[in-house]
Amino acid sequence: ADKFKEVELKKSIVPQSQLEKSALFNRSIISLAENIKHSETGIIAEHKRRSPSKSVINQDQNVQDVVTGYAKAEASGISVLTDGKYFGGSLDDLLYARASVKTPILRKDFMIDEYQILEAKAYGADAILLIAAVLTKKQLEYFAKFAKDLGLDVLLEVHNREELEKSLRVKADMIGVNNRNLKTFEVDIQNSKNLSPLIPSEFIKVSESGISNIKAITDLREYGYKGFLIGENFMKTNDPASAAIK
Ligand code: IGP
Repeated sequence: ADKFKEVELKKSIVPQSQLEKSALFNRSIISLAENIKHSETGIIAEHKRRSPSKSVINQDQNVQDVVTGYAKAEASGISVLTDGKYFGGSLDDLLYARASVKTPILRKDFMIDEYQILEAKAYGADAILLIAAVLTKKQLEYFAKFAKDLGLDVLLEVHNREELEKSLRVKADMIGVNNRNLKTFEVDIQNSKNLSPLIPSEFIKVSESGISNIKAITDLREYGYKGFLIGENFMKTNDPASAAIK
């Protein structure tokens, strides 16, 4: 129970100085990028209750059980949605996930402010997501540096060539190609394959969304992908962790 006393932290908006003093803020980060590089699967397993494209995916599972199962299934990383409005997540989910596993955790949210990056660290994340579609080039560069200076890893998400081009000078560890078009919700793994040769080799390549079988993963490996972000395919089952083993 002691582990969860951090939950008390978020009862109201926490001042920045308090975030920075919290125990989790001062823990040592486990690098998601390094873990992906050195692990066999490269799977980043996601906790996601619902989404704008599918509405309810899974409301019944307890976040601690799901992430504990993912860790046992040897996921290289765990992604926790903290957006409430569209995905039914929360910072509490992140906190409970952190208390349950040692595996690196990605805070999955729409980051638009430094405060959210500090918050990510204070609630136990090891990595943050920056989405090229919603940030300017300047913001991407600034937020990535801000996160790196805190010791967090950065996954920079792009969906097309234009977004990739604006990301090339960002000091991110990983570039994630989203196979889902955030405007139409259409999913096509081919998107990762098309963009792969345009991603400089200093970035670890991650393919995101719509991955539902081993064949897709082995194909994507041929294109240089090391990381695979998988949510729905696991979460839509009664036992997300067992799905993650298959
Ligand atoms: C996971 P899927 O299709 O396996 O559930 O996708 C992940 O890629 C998806 O949740 C996602 C996402 C995002 C969610 C990718 N980028 C940005 C919220 C915000």
